[in-house]
Amino acid sequence: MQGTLAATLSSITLETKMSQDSTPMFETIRLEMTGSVATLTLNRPQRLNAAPPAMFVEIAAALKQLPALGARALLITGEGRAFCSGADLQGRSTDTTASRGAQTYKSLSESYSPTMVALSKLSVPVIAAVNGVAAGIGCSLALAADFTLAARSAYFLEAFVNIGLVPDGGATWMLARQVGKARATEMMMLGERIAAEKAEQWGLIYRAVDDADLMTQAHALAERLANGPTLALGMMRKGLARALEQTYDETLAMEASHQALAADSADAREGGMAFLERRKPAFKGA
Ligand code: T3D
Repeated sequence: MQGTLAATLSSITLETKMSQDSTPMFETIRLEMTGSVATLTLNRPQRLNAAPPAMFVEIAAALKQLPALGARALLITGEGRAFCSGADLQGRSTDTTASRGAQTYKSLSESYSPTMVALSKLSVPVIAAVNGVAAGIGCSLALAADFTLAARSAYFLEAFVNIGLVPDGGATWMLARQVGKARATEMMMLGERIAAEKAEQWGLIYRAVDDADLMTQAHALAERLANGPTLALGMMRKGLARALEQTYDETLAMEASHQALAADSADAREGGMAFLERRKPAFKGA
């Protein structure tokens, strides 16, 4: 399944316009660099950043740009009072030659899902700063981050059941793992708002913070991760995802392979030297 989605994504081509400072320009998102931190802002505030398929195509295009931009951490947030209200329910295709179901299947398999796969395979840490509602596939996007920080006023909403749909964007997979079957069932089948603080208590997110502090704390975390040993952090992402799927023995073998790669890196040499010299390591991300 993942192979198919990855193949679909690689066939998505989007001509990306560049701004004067060589940062890519998009219609539905913004991508900005601050040092080695890339900030991707969902940018349709008038619709609470509702996501048409084109937004996810743009997110995928932005992800592809990250290595060239020198990004060592990705921060995702939303413009205005929402993180993302899910798929755009107003701007749906008016194609009457295909059923609603066929169109939905096409947009999920060609736009939304391949982007979620690409995000899962990213080799730099991902932080979501959830500034308001994260609903539907917007909730999936928020929970796919390595660290999900949320403003206390924000909430998470598996909105699908309220409009007669099923969770997508990997929500079923993520929720079952992140909060267990009972709470995943509650979120999916009751479709009620889960406040940021409850989400933190459940272990659904990393931390709920005061609204005024959200972006400062998210940036500080992103910067800290961007200054970390990027190669090792990237392998931790992959390792954690695979650990949920494989046996203890397989995990030990994976760790040995990853450790061999990490041990050969300049950052590991720097880390060892810094320890001996009793100073803070200056990791370069290689
Ligand atoms: O077919 C497929 O594509 C399948 C894919 C499915 C993936 C999904 O994500 S399905 C889930 C889609 N999302 C939802 O069902 C949530 C819909 N929105 C809401 O329930 C509420 O808007 C919220 C709970 C998110 C927020 O409520 P509130 O009271 O804070 O704001 P509001 O007044 O409802 O919304 C403000 C504006 O945003 C409003 O527009 P207006 O009246 O000011 O012109 C509203 O229509 C618009 N908006 C909010 N959510 C969406 C949206 N427009 C389009 N799509 C949305 N999802």
